[in-house]
Amino acid sequence: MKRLLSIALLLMTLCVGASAKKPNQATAVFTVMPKMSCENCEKKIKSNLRFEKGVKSIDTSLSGQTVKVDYNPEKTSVEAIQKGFAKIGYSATEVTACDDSNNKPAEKK
Ligand SMILES: [Cu+2]
Repeated sequence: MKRLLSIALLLMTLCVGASAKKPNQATAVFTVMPKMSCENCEKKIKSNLRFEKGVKSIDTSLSGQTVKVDYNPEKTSVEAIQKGFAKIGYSATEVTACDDSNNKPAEKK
């Protein structure tokens, strides 16, 4: 039982460590509506979002229906990135971090 607890603690620590990174570097994962259905949808998101201020890199996943955005939190915010999605007709919802083991990402309130 104690062992299980320490494993849980270790996982939590890793989780926090992974999302902390450098101070001017943050990652947000979004799900989008309407869904991305093909490569062109991915390209559309990537090619438009990369010009948003503070956005460093974009990683889309068709199978996971997620868009991972690396950004500089000093220059932009999750809300600003969501506005960037809105400009190209997508409604983006941030999903909670550290949910990689789960196939269905939990939606953040
Ligand atoms: Cu498409």
